Amino acid sequence: MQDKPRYIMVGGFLGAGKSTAVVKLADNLAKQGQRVGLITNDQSVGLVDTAFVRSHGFAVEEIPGGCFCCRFDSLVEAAQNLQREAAPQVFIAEPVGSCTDLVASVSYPLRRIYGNDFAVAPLSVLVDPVRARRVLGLDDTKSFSQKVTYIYLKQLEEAEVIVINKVDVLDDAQLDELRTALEKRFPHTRVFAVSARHGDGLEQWFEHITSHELAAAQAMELDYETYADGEALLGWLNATVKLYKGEPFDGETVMMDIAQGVQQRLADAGFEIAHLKMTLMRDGAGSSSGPSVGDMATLNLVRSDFVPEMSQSLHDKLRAGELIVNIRAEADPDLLKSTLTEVLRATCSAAGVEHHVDHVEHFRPAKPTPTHRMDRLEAVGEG
Ligand SMILES: Nc1nc2c(ncn2[C@@H]2O[C@H](COP(=O)(O)OP(=O)(O)OP(=O)(O)O)[C@@H](O)[C@H]2O)c(=O)[nH]1
Ligand SMILES: [Mg+2]
Repeated sequence: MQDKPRYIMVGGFLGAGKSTAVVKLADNLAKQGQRVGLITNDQSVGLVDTAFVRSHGFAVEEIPGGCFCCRFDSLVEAAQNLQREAAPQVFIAEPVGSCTDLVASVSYPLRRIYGNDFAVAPLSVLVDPVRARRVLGLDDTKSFSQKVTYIYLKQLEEAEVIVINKVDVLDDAQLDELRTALEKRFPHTRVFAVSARHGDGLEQWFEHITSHELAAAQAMELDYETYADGEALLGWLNATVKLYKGEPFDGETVMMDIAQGVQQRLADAGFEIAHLKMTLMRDGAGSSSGPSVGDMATLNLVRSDFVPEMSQSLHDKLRAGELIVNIRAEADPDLLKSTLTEVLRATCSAAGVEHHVDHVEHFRPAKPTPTHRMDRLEAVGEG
């Protein structure tokens, strides 16, 4: 008898490295001959993440318009669509980075309602170690306000597996200190330390989540008012912009200038960026399966006091392309929109590049109202 497909959810706060890790996990499984289907998720349409994972050649379904917990039926539908198209043996789902309570509202319902259809893996929660050190008070630098921090800590509390990502940015003493603090505060959690970017430590984590099942347990308690208040402190902006010029131009320089412009203005105004991400896709690139690596650049900025980084490069200059900008920051969405509008105007005019905003949405996430919430998962034979 064929094994049931496995459902693996990789959570963690905005910018922790979920999409990077998801692509690495999918690559790893594909190399072992397994068929993989990916599910991306966001509060709105126009997603950098979907463009990013699609450019790596995987079958992807996108669930826009709310988190998995609030769109549980869409999640199941997305899995069924992928099943028809690509018959994956493993589904890998990346929830929205400001979302928590995933065990009670996604993992348990999937197991209880669709347990015959899927094997559900333990929930992994990734952390950016610099952010985690600040949130846990190991470094004395400003992070998010109290209610956003509440969500961050609740994500860790419900994790069966905590993955300290980006170990390449820490020295050994900082990593030890972070690992000890996490193990002390969340004693029932298995902690792994990896670099999704460089591949270090991934094997052990992948082995764990592809061979273990979600544990039967009690879901954590969560104050939905504080959770909703925390989410509503975050401003969200998704924009799609056409860029064009009469002669070939360096798209990555334009992206970098836009990112630095937005960073400067938000940092000067005292707002914390959770994740600013962009893709620039050459016009005419891609097929129904999406653009290829080399036809698309990806830029990320994960803190107000860090630097924008290119995580994927364009192989050549371009004359025209589509820029997707996603900003998540602890800031007023109107300010995000006016900032991006000004920076686009100034940057494009300085580079002699024409721009046209095709789509822009800016908002605060609505109060989460999960489709299901199950307090407990009974062990087999119990209940
Ligand atoms: N130094 C370092 N950077 C990493 C590592 N893994 C991911 N990153 C970088 O972290 C940034 C954010 O990565 P993403 O994978 O987009 O993060 P995410 O958690 O999916 O972000 P959201 O979907 O916005 O919540 C990118 O610049 C990545 O290249 C790592 O192991 N080391
Ligand atoms: Mg992502």
